[in-house]
Amino acid sequence: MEKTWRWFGKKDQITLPMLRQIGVEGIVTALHDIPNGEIWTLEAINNLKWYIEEAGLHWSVVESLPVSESIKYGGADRDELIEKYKTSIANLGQAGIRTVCYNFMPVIDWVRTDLSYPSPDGTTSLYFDKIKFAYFDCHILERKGAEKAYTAEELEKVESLAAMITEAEKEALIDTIIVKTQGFINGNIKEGELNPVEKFKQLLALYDGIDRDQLRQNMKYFLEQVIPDCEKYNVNLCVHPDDPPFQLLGLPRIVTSDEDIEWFLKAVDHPRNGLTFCAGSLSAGIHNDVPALAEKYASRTHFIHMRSTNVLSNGNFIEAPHLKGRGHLIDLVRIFEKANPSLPMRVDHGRLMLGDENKGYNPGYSFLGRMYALAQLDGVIATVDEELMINADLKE
Ligand code: DNO
Repeated sequence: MEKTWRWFGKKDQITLPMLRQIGVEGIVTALHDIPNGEIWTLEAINNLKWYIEEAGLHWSVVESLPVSESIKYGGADRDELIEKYKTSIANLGQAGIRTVCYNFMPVIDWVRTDLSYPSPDGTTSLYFDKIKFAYFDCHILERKGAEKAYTAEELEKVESLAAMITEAEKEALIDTIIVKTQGFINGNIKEGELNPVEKFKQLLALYDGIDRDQLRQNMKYFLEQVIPDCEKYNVNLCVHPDDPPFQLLGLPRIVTSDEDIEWFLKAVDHPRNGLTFCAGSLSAGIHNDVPALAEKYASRTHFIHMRSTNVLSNGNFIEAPHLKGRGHLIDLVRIFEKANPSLPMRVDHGRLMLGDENKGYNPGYSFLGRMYALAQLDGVIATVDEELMINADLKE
C-alpha cells in the first residue's frame, strides 16, 4: 500500500515536512478554497501539486471532488454542474492525479454526536449516540414523521433527554452534527452560519419525494456521464461509503452494504468506476462483514481508509483502536496487499492523545493519534509484505 495522509492544504498546521518525517509517501487533499460546484482549473491544481512536490511528496488522491447537491437530487442545473465536474476531472487527469474520491450522501456527509468521547485510557475519540441523534431529529429539526424511525423504548429515552438537556448542550449538539463535522470538508454548512438549523431544514426539503431508487438513478446518470472522461484522462473515481451506512433523517442513502456496492459497480460496469474502501464507515453497519467485502471488491477498490469501529447493542457506535473492532484491519492489509500493493491507503480518524486535544485539529484528524495509528499499520504492512514476499520494487 502507498502510505498516504489527509492534509488540508497550505493552512494545515500539520506541515508537509512533518509528514515526511513520519513516513508518509503520498498526499490526500483537495482544493478546499474552491466553492462546491466550481471548476478546478489546471493552474490551481498544478500550483498545489508543485507545492507538494517541492516538499518531496506527491499528490496521490483527491479527497474530495464534491458532487453538488443538485446533481444528487436531480435539480434543473445538474447537467451544467456535471459538465463542470467533467472539466475538473480532465484537468486533474492532465496534471497526473489519478485517484478522485467523492461521495453521494444527500445533505449530510459523515455523522457523529460527540467529538471527544472519553476512553478509559485517557484518550478521546468520535462517537455516535443514537438517542442524542434521535433527539436532534425529533426535537431540534422537528422533522415530520421522525418518530417512525425509532422504537418506543428509544423515544422514551429521547423524552428523558429532552427533559434534562441544557441550552448549551443543545447548541453543542447542533454544532457537532451539522457544522463542525461538515464545514472543513466543503460541506453544506460552514462555520459562522447564523442559522444552521434553518439552512439544514431547507436542504432536507430538497429531497422531498426522492427515495433510494430515485437517488440510485441520479447516481447512475452522473456516472454514465463522468466515467467516459475518467477513462479518457486515466482517472480512477471512487465513491466513499455512507457514514454511517444506514438511513438517517428520512434521507435515502445508497452506498451502505454489499448489495448497494454491487449495484453501483454494475450500474456503470467500468474499472474506473470504483470504491473508496472505508473500513470505518462500513464497519459501523452491523450488516457488513468488512473482510468479506474487501475480498469481493478489492479489484474495484481504488483507495483505502483504514479505521475501525465497534457497534454497541443500543445502536451507538464508537471508533475502535485501529487494530481492534469490526474493521479487521489486519485481514484487510492481507487482502489488499495481495490484490494490489500500490493502492493508496490513509489511516483515518485518529484518537486525540498526548496534547492533540489542545490543538484545534479538524474533528477526527489529530496529529499524534493518526501518527500512532499509521505506525501500527506500517508494522502490519511490513509483516504482511514479508509473509507475501512483496518486495520494494513491486511497490514502485
Ligand atoms: C470524514 C470523511 C468524509 C469523506 C467524504 C468523501 O472524515 O471520511 O468526509 O472525506 O465523505 O467524499
